[in-house]
Amino acid sequence: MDAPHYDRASQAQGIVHFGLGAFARAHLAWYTDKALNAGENGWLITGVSMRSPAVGEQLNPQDGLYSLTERSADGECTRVMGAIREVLLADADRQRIVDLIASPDCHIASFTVTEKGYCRRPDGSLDQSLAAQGFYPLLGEALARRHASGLLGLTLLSCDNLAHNGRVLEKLLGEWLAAHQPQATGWFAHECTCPETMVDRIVPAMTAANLDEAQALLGDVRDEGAIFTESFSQWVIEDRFAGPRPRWEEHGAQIVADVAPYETAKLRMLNGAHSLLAYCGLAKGHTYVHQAIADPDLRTLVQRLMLDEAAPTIRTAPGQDLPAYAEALIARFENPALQHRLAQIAMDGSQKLPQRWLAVLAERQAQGLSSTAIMRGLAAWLRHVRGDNGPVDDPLAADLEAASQQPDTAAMIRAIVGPGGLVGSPWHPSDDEIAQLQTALGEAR
Ligand code: CS2
Repeated sequence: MDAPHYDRASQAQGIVHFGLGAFARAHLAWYTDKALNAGENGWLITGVSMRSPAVGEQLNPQDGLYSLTERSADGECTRVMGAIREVLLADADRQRIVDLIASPDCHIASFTVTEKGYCRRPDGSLDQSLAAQGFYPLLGEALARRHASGLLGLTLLSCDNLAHNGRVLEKLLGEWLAAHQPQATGWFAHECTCPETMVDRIVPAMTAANLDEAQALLGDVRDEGAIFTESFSQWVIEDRFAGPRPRWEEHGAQIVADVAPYETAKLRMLNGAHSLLAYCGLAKGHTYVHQAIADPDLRTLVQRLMLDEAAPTIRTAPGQDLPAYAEALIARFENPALQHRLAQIAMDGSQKLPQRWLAVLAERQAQGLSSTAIMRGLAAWLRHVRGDNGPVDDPLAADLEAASQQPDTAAMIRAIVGPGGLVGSPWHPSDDEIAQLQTALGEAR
């Protein structure tokens, strides 16, 4: 089994990463581990968990080491990863986290805090009271310290599935600094950068049974931090770094001038199809992505969403082949070894659907085009937030559930995605579209 070839004890901690869930361990940490194995120095990662001590409790007793197993129908391939130095907890280790980010060794702060971790209001502005519970206070304090000590700016790398994730982070962090560290705002604007990124790797949440499987694969060694993922991985990063960085591009990452074509295709096709499979698949009694994509009705629906509805809204980069992309995505969804739960994807729909479906609906509505696959998905989501598939895991769950109990379904739809509605929607349904959704909803009532 492949293991780190580099000396971990002598490496500086060049990256502080917020939100060290399974995805970051299979993506940013995987690329960084490859760079360290190739002889680069100074890029160990400090993980920061915002609330739950679980990841620290898994990884710290193992000195940050964990195994990553790529799984497909053809077999498995396991590697031990060494890029994570330690995992700290936002509240308990506050001073140490600020010191690390404010240290001259640190060049990158990165984020996989999920869509809701950015604390945006439906109008796109920063919700200051939510933000006070998130990464903003730590980062703001550390940036102010860097500014005061005349250090280089940082690269702030959002690795979340948000449209224009870099610009969003830059704007929101700017709002935080303006309110709390106004002296650092000019320095932040000139010396720090927030590159856009497209991140892609399917990483199911590990279950207790998966950890037992990992133990068997590892020759009876228990790894509480084990990860299962697919062999595919993609990372497209805007070439806009504030200072030094690992040469991730030597290990498969693409550093490009414009991330938007890749990001839009990924959000609207991969993630859009995922959400469709999740809500329609759960409604039909499926549990896993590979089961839902094997359902001929859902497979046709996913193809329609990707090729007929999303693809025409995507401005492609030279050489970007969307039909081939759609085919490759379906093959990835079919991977039976991943056991990717639909319920995991169904979480946080209010935060995910604006960039996955609603932006497509808005663009197509402006062109007078209807989008029957997305509309069916939306009806399935409205039933989901009504509680049809069980408890709803979403930061807006209580409000969505209350809105979805209204007997007048047109009013319900407007309260959720209409102007000033609960979800920051770039699309507001026309009367015709409301009637379509009502029909789709009525079919299930
Ligand atoms: C999924 C994503 O849970 C979800 O919403 O659509 O996590 C997806 O697996 C990744 O973005 C793939 O890169």
